[in-house]
Amino acid sequence: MREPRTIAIFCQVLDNYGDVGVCWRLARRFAHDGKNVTLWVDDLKRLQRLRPSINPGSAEQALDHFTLRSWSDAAPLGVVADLIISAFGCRLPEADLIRMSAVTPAPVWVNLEYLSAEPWVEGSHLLPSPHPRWPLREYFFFPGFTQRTGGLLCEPDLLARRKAFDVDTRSRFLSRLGIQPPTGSKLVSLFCYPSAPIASLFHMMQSGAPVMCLVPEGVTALAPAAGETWSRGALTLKGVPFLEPDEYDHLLWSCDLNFVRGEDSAVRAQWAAQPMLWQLYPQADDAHAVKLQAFSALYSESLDPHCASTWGSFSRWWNGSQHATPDWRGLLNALPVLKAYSYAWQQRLASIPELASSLIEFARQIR
Ligand code: TRH
Repeated sequence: MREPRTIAIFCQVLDNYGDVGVCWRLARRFAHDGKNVTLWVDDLKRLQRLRPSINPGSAEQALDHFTLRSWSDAAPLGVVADLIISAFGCRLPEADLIRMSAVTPAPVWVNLEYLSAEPWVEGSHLLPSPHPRWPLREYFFFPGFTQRTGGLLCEPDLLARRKAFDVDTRSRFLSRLGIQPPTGSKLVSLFCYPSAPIASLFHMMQSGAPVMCLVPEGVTALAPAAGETWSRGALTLKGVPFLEPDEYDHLLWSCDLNFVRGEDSAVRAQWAAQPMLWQLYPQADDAHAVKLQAFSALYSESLDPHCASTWGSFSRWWNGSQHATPDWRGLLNALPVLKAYSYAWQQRLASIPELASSLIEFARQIR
């Protein structure tokens, strides 16, 4: 057993911010643990949206105690590391594979997969895939929600920081963003894909208990620009800036209900221990509907059946898997039960392996 000290992470951005968000988070997490980390990204502009201080034109720069490198073509990168992570199936240049196969001991090479709660994930986690041409093995590494997966990424101090985020810290955070929720209103954050029934949601929110819905810049043209506010019936819509990831955590912690999407924001919302609705990344063959079903079944396993039905129906509607209009007022009424449950769910997630630690542990065993 040898401790992996150098780690290279490779990220090819497909679209949006999730791929690069997960890789950046992982790089920062490893660097925090004293590892020598290099993150290779093919689209630094995308990362700049999350970390505005970076220079997207720079070939190499320091960020959050790791090295950030631009990965602009298929030329050999000359990578040597104890642990090599190809995020989401991205392909490494052939010359680097040849180089990796000649190193002794061989680097541990994993393909970090997308997050899914489907039961087959447990059986595929850690399966080796021998390379067809070179004496190399790539291992499938699946994040997940159960003991027999790689778990979810969580910074060592995240839950303590979450716990310390009290009423006063929340008000200071909100007022810094110019947010003053009307008295007695529920605070909601909205991060979703344009395919979500956003107009219908806003329509529902106009009647019932007062709601202030915060929409980060760029999410939908149906919301006001950052800093602007619109009021319609019981709904106050407020545009907020696209925040840096640690600030976005604070936003999730501050809201009574968070609409999240893709992968990384959904994980953060679960660590936030607040009620959440997840819009999965829409896939052409409706694979997202299967993923949604698997997650909902697991997530609401121990939830009060009435609440589970209200939340489940809303969640299916939000993901395009149900036509019937869900019960917005019912969902608002269920928030106190959902809040208590979200905390129990956070605790459950905290008891399974943590993704970065599982990757290190696996690399240790293989080496
Ligand atoms: O941007 P996404 O839609 O990314 C998606 C998913 O990862 C999906 O699985 C993948 O296949 C696709 O990309 C290519 O949603 P996600 O995963 O939530 O990533 C958004 C990131 O942006 C996340 O790290 C949170 C961060 N964020 C901020 O830092 N500030 C903000 O204000 C907001 C709204 C998000």
